[in-house]
Amino acid sequence: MELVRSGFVAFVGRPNAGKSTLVNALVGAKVAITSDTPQTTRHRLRAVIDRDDSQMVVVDTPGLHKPHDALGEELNRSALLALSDVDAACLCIDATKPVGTGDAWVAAHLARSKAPALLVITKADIADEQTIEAQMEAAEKLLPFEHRVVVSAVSGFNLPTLLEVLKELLPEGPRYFPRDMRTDQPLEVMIAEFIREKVLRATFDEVPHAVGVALDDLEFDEKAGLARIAAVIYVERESQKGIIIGKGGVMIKRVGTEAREDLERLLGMRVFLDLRVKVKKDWRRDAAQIRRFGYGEGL
Ligand SMILES: Nc1nc2c(ncn2[C@@H]2O[C@H](COP(=O)(O)OP(=O)(O)O)[C@@H](O)[C@H]2O)c(=O)[nH]1
Ligand SMILES: [Mg+2]
Repeated sequence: MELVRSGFVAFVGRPNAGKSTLVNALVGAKVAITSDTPQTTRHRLRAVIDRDDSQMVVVDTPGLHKPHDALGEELNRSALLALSDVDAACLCIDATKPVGTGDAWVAAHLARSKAPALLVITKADIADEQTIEAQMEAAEKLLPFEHRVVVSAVSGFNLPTLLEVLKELLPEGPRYFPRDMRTDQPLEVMIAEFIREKVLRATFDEVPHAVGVALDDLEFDEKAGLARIAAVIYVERESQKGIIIGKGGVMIKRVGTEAREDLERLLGMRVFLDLRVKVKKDWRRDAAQIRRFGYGEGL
């Protein structure tokens, strides 16, 4: 069997640090959804960066944070599981947000992992040099790091360097995934997540956290080059349902249009998207329902 540099790298950090955006940029394709809302990521997602001499599996995780509900607990559990068996772990720290207790909380968990830790300062495109220096200094106090890299997922700054540093940490081994595979997320999950991203980006306050998306139907009409998708957006209260539908249905229409454009890119065909909004009271406190949506470790 051909041996290459191969292994697993986890990206951890507090919510909103830029982990998912960085994973997408490193992979060179949209595999993870991103938004300004903390706790956007609800899945531990693996994506594959395949080269002739290496195969790196990057693991995006939900942000680690002090949990407030069953969903938060499940997300933390999922992020911590990701650390249990990786060849390297990147602690992502936002260059623009002072290092604080949130980062210390994540670092404390990382310290218990056997994997070598890397400090990755994110969002360099929107921070000046002095701020970045100060961030690095503060971060160094959290944990002994093997390497430090300052990156920007948006401008692409230092992404090749980060990949190079990580590759050096991987042992020799087989390719764990087929060479053309980009992610281990099932297509149904990706579709539901792409829809949820658009809802997150369109809503504020408590609404984004109360949203869960489930696929009802997925049919491919190969002859017509068309995918028919029916999905349900679940919220916890009637008032949230009203917000997502919007006055005269403008909000749900906007979400539908934006999601359709993304899904057409993902699937490489036209998409007919049918979205409905339903109330499922307090689903975030219901561990069984959280699993049914597939969040955290899923079913
Ligand atoms: N300017 C800038 N913004 C970024 C960068 N990386 C992420 N962001 C933004 O930061 C927010 C959180 O990003 P996301 O990847 O969802 O964070 P996560 O919660 O750690 O996965 C989003 O609004 C991103 O667009 C970056 O390199 N530069
Ligand atoms: Mg994320």
